Amino acid sequence: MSQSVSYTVDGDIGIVRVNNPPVNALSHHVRQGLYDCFMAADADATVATILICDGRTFIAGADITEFGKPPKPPHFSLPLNAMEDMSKPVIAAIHGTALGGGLETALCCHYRVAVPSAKVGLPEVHLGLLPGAGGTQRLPRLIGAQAAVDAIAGGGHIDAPTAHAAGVLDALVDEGDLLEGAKAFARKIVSAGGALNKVRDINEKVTGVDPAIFETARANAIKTRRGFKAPLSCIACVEAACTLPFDEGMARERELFQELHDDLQSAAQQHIFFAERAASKVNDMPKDVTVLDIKRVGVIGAGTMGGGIAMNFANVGIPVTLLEMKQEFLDKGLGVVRANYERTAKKGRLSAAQVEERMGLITPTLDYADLADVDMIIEAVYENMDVKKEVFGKLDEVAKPSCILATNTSTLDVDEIARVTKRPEMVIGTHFFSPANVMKLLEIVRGEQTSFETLATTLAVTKAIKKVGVVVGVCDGFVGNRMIHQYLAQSQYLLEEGCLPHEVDAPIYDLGFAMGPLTMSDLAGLDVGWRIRQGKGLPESLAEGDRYCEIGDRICEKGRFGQKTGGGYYKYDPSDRSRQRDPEIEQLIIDYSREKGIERREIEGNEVLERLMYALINEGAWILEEGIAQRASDIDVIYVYGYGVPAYLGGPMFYADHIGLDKVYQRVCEFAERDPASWKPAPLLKKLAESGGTFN
Ligand code: T1G
Repeated sequence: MSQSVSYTVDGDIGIVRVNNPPVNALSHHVRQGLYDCFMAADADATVATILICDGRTFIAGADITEFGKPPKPPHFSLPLNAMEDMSKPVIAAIHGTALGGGLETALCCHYRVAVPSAKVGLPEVHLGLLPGAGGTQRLPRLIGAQAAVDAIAGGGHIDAPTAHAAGVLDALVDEGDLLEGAKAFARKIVSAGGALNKVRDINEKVTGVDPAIFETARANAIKTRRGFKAPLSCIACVEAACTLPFDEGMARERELFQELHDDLQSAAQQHIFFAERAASKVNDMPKDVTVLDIKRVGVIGAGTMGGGIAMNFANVGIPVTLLEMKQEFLDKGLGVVRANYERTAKKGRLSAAQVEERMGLITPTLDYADLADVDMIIEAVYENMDVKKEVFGKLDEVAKPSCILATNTSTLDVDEIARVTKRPEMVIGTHFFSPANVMKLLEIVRGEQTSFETLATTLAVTKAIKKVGVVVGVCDGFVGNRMIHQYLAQSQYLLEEGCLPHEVDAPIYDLGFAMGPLTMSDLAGLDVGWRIRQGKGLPESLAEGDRYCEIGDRICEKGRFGQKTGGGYYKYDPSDRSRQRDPEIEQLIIDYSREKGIERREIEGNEVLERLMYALINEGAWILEEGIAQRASDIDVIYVYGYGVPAYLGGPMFYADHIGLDKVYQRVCEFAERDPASWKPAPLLKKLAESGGTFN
């Protein structure tokens, strides 16, 4: 026994019970406890043994906090092999989520039963790993190679009924009493002879498998998970299950697991796993803050953002009142929402009934009075302070006293908006990223007067609508957009100094970003930034000594706003929007440099990469210094979930730590030496560089 695993006898059945909150992870003491308890069970007179867990879930995997540290015995194989070699039937009784090492443990039992609400899965791929306790060898033996490749390389959760139909589970038992159901199942097995069904001995489904399954899976992984190593190793392991005897397949799994475990990619992805969870914690928030019950919400504005925001709530069954100024805008907005749902339905991810159910949850209106009973309102109107102030003035009048008022502004001052209301403590920023119904990131902008209750409630709502929330402070651009502003500025300066668009984009794309800065600008629309710069009177209003590049303006003046107009920095084929270099724009850039008297030079790809990445990192250091972000890992979460940085890089601050802050700081100083107008080395970066410190 150990502090987390106990063994009791209930009549003629042994019960091994794990109790290792919060998710019964397979920590070293659990592995030892399991081994000790199953040894005890094997030696006594019981006829079967049930493995069950206390708390909210069956074993949810290995203890990720143990990774990257010296391994503590025993290895997974000790308890798992002992279970599989027991002299009597072992039944796994599953509730909650049997994931990773948890499902692998269950696969070493002779039978598996679960309540219908349970889920199973092998999500190690999301941690940059692969199932390292036999999952890649046993799961294909139950469900076949194709399904196993999908489950392991995809890393998804499988609901219990589906898992039962696929053969992973032997039975579903009453939600009300898992243990009783498992005991009844055990007695049935024993009375039928007590067969010891070892998954490792089932070979029909891994024999004569078409090798094309693995080739197709590899091609797909390379395309959809570009740069990630784990999916390819997962596929190789399942292939080994279909081409090698079990023990050799296990050896191959161990070899490939160790490779991934030792690779920076898995450290980065585990960093993001914990960073995502840390991001929802507010350092100065008391533990007992009230969370308001948000039963109905209002959304102001049925444009691209408002419609997408409304979908997030409808998707989880929360009714939405969607307000617009004109019927035609409402009709258009709802048409876009319906089209989005129908596109999802076409892919088989929604039924027609679910489309109607979700559309039915969105109530359109032109009348502010219809917002009187909602519990939270999210404003998503035109990005103009006067318009937002007018809207918040009205909302303050019609909304009930306990209603939270949130703004979706992407850069404007939330405090200034709050000040036009009589409830500034209930005003907060909820910065969704476009498309709002797809992007998982939500920057939660905490105003100077935002109450803890408003903040805690908004965090709870964020989790309820399945977003990844990061609490940020008020400044121009908050965290993500403030950093991207410096990044995009460097992309412009690289153009005027000597690069062509594809030479700016390539190094960042090769690093793993979904796309380079100029392709991203073309996708977002060049006119957005152009209008903001015009609104600020730039370049005429430029402060003395500031640097400004007009290339973007020149392109917009030609009516080229990016993909949506068929051309921006690149030209786009109207049939498939494929991107091509555009000689006209490249000539415009070259002519611009000449006009400005800038002698163009050959700029190495490495300098391009450093200037773009270090612009992000240096601004991130300023943001940390000013307390706009609580922790460096929050910035990493923002960039992975909001800006297409692959999780295997861990985000800009994790990347900087890996490069070495002394090297980063040295290069930032060199850039500042050459271009003091656009580089201000952050004091925090200097301090950490000189003290050998790291951001995370
Ligand atoms: N190890 C350690 N801590 C974990 C953990 C784990 N596996 N899973 C969750 N936690 C912590 C988490 O950090 C948080 O801590 C708390 O539990 C609640 O988590 C050999 C090598 C199970 C679906 O990838 O997907 O097995 O912030 O906020 O939203 O092949 O946690 O409270 O201090 O996420 O209800 C494979 C990872 C591991 C599952 C629950 N398993 N976990 O979600 O709660 S590798 C996984 C999850 C492996 C073997 C390999 C989710 C959840 P704190 P939470 P939740």
